[in-house]
Amino acid sequence: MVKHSSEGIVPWPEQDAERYRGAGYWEDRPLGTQILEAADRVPDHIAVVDAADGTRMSYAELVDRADAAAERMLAMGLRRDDRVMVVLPNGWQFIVFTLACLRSGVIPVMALPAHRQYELRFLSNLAEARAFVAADAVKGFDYQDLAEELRAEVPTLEWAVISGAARGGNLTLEELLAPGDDPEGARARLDRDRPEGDDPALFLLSGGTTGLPKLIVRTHNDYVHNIKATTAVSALDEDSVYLVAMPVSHNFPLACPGVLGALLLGARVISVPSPNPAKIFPVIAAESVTDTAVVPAVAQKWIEFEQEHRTGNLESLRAVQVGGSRMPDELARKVRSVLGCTLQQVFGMAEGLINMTRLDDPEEVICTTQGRPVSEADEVRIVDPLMEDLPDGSPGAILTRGPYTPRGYYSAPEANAKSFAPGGWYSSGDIVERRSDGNLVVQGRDKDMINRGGEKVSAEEIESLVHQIPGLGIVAAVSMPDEVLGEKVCLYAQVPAGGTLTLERVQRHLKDIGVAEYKIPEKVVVVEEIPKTKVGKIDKKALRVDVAERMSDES
Ligand code: OOB
Repeated sequence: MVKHSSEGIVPWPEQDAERYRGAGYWEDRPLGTQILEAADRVPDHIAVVDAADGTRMSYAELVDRADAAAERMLAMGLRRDDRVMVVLPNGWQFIVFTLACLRSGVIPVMALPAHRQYELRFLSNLAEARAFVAADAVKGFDYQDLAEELRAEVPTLEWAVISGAARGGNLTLEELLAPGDDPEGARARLDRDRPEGDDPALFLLSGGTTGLPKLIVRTHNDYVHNIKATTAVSALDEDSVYLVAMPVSHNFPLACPGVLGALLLGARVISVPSPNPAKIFPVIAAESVTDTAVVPAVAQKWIEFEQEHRTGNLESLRAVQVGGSRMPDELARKVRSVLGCTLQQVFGMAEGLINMTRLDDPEEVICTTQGRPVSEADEVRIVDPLMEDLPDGSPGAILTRGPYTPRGYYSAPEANAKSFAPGGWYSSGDIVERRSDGNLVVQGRDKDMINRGGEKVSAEEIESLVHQIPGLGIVAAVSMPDEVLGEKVCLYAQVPAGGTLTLERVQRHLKDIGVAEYKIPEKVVVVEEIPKTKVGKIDKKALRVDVAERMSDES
């Protein structure tokens, strides 16, 4: 037996775990095994269509490739519980590789293709990753140079596995994922040594409010429940055709119900590299896509595109899920009239809790609320600053607990002390009102985070990185309004007399240290003095008002 390392992982308390098992929320059957059972029912159905390269893969082939890859990884020297950085764009390779991990017990760390040296070095070290899996290049960025740098800096990192044209000693992902010559044997061997329900299935990245990125451990038990509860609410079934257009390593398109939900049902996944409507509307028509998930900024683009071009491409669409940031009510109302399908609002988090409007909710609920928890075992409290429960209709901080909301981040005791209240309640930092009908409305947030069209930027992280530029006084990152993305990152800087700071300088510095592009400020405001609150904290509210005024003056 492999010895399991649970260091750094915060388990659910024993009595909660017993309750979740007793009630059937935790099934103690790993996710990979359950996907294979679905594949057994429909071996000849197409499981994955990759619109980028034309791949069409049946369930039998998906399982064959994944199991062969799982065995190859183990033969290479990777072991169950070893962590692997995954920095892949959307594509069939991501899906097969993820299933191979789930089968072997090797744990994928779901980074984003947008991440760069700074994030990937930190996360590889934190996770003690042994392999790095990436494409050769995405949008002109060469991941093999990056892999080389990481290998020099991260002592645990041994292998780089590259999709496309691998150089030097790097392995080729497509070879790792090739079909095997003994599918039954591979399956039997992997079944015998399969992960247990409590084992980590994958690590997700936190949107983040602290100075450093954080990892979220999701177990087979908790993730299976997350997927099944969201699948039930979004009514996906074996005949569904699910389009993944947002970055697939994000919890929303991955598992709410997402790609993994579709695979658990024997349904079909259509993968496209980006949500550009001109490119993917024809794919929606050609593949008869029924369901998909996008952020509000993308929903808005789709609506504008359809209003302008009247493509008539969207007839097969049954429901579009929208989440990741607050959808304006006016935009929500256009989904049915322009896209011709049902809107499902989703207010979720990689840390667990997922809320959704129901497909048969009244239009008013669908267009003005972010829905309610997907699992009957989800516990939600709305509290005031003294942690007293508030009555329905009064906005407050949301706290949550449940069978798919872990009780702590990976190896991050300080962040845990801040984000988890006594009793194991996760505090997401969102300000939420619960209506008397149980639906939640996100009113704002009480966390130092900028939500750039669904991509989360920690203000603290940006501030500490900008501080590396010599000669600066106080700096403060705040959100500025943006018509398309909702928010963008703006940096305020107090610069001593005689000094200066330009946008170019800030951008160059952050690019040089390898920070993901979406986090880089798009405006710099130099001020003599940064405003403070009565208790001496930076007054970010005043800064947000100030930048909004400056922008309306400029336009
Ligand atoms: C999703 O997950 P994360 O981990 O990237 O971000 C979570 C945070 C929430 O705490 C909240 O601040 C914000 O994103 N958020 C929303 C929202 N959905 C997420 N804020 C307002 N309205 C919404 N509908 O973003 C995520 C994970 C799974 C499913 C959907 C979204």
